[in-house]
Amino acid sequence: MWGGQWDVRRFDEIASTNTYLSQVARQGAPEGVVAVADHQTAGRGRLDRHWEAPAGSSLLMSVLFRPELEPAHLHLCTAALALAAADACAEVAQVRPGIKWPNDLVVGEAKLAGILAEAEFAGDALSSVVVGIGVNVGWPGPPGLGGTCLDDVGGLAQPVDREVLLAALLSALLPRRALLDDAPGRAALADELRQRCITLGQDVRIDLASGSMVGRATDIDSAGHLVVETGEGSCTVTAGDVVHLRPR
Ligand code: BT5
Repeated sequence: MWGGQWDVRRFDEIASTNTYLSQVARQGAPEGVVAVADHQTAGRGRLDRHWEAPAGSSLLMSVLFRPELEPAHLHLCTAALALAAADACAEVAQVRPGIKWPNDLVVGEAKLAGILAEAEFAGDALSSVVVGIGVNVGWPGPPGLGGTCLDDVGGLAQPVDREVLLAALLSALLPRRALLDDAPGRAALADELRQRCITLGQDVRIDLASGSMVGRATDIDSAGHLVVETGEGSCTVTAGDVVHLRPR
């Protein structure tokens, strides 16, 4: 059981905070290491996509977890960080982002933040999980992608202070992290995600490596996965890109 102390390591420039923490995890670093960077030269999204942010424009951070978790429940690590980051945006910038399944914070349909979770295994057992987030603070993301940033949509007269946002995020993350280790905690996390996930109730297209499917998102299961009703029945989606077909 982890004692709940963060070990925050700051970098002016780094390739990727996720890559750094995955390396130190393999070298045996304990749970609770946090990497924060002003600039990433090789920031990553899912599926080898790039995460872009000019120096000093975003909160770019990753945390190292070693939870007592079945691999099937890994998505709850993403959920824990999404819920904590959404709380931090509300507290610090007066912005209440929606959680778009599986890994985005959005304002309306505009992407405010993206999350990347990467796991290491020892045999079949989970050894570590690195969960990283990029929150757009002063720059709305690459032109043409329809992203947004806290300074554009927030309620503050002055720019958001990334250090204050980081502190709020880490303190909101601590109680969520504690929920990962046992079944009642995981059920509580899945419940919270169910209440706050804006994808639920929407008609969606899920793009997978193997093709696309269309249906209505009806539930989040106990592992944090998305349940979609299609014309052919109910289907549990564990990964993929989700398009909201008729955004509210
Ligand atoms: C994500 O992937 O959204 C996960 C992003 C995780 C970034 C953090 S930063 C700290 C840590 N270290 C890392 O190396 N990564 C994590 P995905 O859902 O695959 O979305 C990636 C796509 O988002 C890209 O292909 C672009 O289309 C778009 N994108 C890139 N930069 C963006 C930005 N700043 N704002 C909005 N959209 C962006």
